[in-house]
Amino acid sequence: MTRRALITGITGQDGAYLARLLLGKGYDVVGGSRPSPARDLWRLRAVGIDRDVRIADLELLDSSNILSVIERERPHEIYNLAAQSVVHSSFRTPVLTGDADALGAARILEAIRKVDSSIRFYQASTSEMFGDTDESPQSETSAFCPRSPYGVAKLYAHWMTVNFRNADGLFACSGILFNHESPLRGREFVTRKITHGLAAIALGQCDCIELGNLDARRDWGFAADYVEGMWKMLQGKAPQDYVLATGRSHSVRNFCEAAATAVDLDLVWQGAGIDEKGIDSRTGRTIIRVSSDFYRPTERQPLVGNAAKAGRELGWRSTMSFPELVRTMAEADLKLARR
Ligand code: G4F
Repeated sequence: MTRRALITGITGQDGAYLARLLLGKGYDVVGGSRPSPARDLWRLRAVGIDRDVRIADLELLDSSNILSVIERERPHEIYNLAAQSVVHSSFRTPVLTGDADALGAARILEAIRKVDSSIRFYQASTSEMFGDTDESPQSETSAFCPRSPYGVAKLYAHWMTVNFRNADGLFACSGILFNHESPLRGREFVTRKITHGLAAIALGQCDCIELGNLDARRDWGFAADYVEGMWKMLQGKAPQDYVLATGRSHSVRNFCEAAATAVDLDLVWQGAGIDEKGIDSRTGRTIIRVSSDFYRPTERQPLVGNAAKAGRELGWRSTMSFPELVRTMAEADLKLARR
């Protein structure tokens, strides 16, 4: 029997990679996406599957809409990837972020319980839930201490996933994913902002990019690896929660340096703090400035994950190294800018 999967947020980076993976495994894929006359399917086109998935209007703020989509489509698996996922924006829109990211997951879980409790559920949880935790690296047993409205909302959704599993016996898994990037990443996130910006600078299309905290550290892996982990979680014998991460952290500064090398810019740093600048040593031009606009109100602990449990129980591991990831993204952006 063909298995059917419903992916909320199918138009995002992870939605596109997951849909491609599931189609390759013979699934019938339905993509949930917010009703919009200007729906942009560029990522689905980029991975060559825009004609192979059905799109259903799905609004995380509307319980009756969620219920009717699940009743109509009768998926075997639901991957809840839809969210207001920009951490920085969540400080300005905490209520909307909570409604979509926290209650949105609860609405889906509630609909599963009503329609068919055998539907397997994946919740896209995040390393942002760890926030200011005092343990490093972070694993499934580390304390949660979110430092953003986004992290708080995601933590509610995480605990609801655990609770529906324990109280109602749902096969519900929470994947606690550290940052995962690719050429399909949105430009509001720092990695793609850097590769897109430096590629444009290298081709003379732009002068300079502005960044926030250059010393912020993240555990960056390749998104296509991480969707494989999502699928593996729902194929397990018993529902569990898993951290997916590379186990290595790098700073925003490291990312800039690797991206500059990949687009053939010779980046050197001058100054300190808010006055620090990245200079192209060949031309002497400033190509990176620091701006307080991109600093987070709260950010302390460098986030780095321990994915040993996923390795042991799911056979999952991240396959792409940091230099390879940066190079892949930078080369894709050079190609795009040349077009
Ligand atoms: O790329 P970012 O915006 O990603 P962030 O906040 O870590 O969140 C991403 O990963 C999470 C874990 O998977 C997801 F849950 C979440 O939805 C999202 O996908 O920022 C990364 C780091 C931060 O420390 C930030 O302070 O980069 C620092 N940064 C420095 N300058 C910047 C900038 N971030 C952005 N977006 N823009 C800057 O100019």
